[in-house]
Amino acid sequence: MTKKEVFQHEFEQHVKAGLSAFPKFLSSKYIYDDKGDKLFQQIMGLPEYYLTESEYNIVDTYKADLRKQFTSPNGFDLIELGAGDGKKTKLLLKELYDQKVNFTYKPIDISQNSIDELSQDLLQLFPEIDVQGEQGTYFKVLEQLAQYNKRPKVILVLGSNIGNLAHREAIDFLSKLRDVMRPEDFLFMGFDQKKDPLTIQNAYADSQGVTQEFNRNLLHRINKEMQANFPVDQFEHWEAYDPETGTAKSYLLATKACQVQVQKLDLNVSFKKWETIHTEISQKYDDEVVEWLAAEAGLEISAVYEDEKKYFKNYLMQV
Ligand code: AVJ
Repeated sequence: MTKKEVFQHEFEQHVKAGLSAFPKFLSSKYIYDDKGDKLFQQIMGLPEYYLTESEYNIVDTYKADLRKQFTSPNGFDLIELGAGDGKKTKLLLKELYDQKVNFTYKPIDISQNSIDELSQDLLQLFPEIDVQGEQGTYFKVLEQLAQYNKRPKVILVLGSNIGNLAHREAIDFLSKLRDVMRPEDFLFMGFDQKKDPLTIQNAYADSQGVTQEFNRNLLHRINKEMQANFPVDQFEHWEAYDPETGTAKSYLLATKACQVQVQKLDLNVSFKKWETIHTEISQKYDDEVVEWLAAEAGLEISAVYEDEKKYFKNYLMQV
């Protein structure tokens, strides 16, 4: 089976499990097809979605400091998980490029489209940087990371992408990263911070409804790829941020009762009026929680960087 076929098979199994469960769920990792990627890029440009600007501010402010920490006599390998359009990483790449630092860049993303576009972009901007993009999910790609042991490596996970994982899964993810790290390696990771609950709520329930379209893309994909007939417009986006746990939860809410056939899976699903499909969590953090996650995974926090608005933090971790 090709990578694509494996992914498609997993998506189908997931849809079968998620729509047969009570309460129903679907994973946000399946939002990202070409249309989903574009919608997420649109989200990153929304006035309410402060995360991108905050982390951009951090990388911009501390790029020289980061360059100094990462630079090593034999060069290093910079590996980014969930690179997307690389907007924030380009700041760091420019710094490394301008200062003639010896390194390679390996962007990894679940979307082949993102990888292709980013690689093209970087070839234009920084023709001399050795870029080796790769399509893949985090967990599959982790196995390969162990091979990067000829010289120090820096693993980047930006955007608070870890926030899509529940704490146990986050610890598992961090532990797997730890397992492929050696003492000279770095992990540089973004964690969106707890803040005014309304700021967070609004970031995930924007006034233009882009987040709703992003969330609905799951249903569009199932319709298209599994010959289903979700009445997509009858499902509304619902966002609930809980300041006690720091978890923002996204749902699709059936505004009318309906029956949905998923032909490819030979599956019939009925929805009651106001029934939910839980689709995503976007976890918010504070230092105590990040310290706990790191400690559970056997990682040490060696530096913490914060943006001007104190909305977001990047943690530099080592084994
Ligand atoms: C890509 C996981 C960081 O949770 O903030 C944005 C995805 N979902 N708006 C996030 C997302 C709704 C985003 N991450």
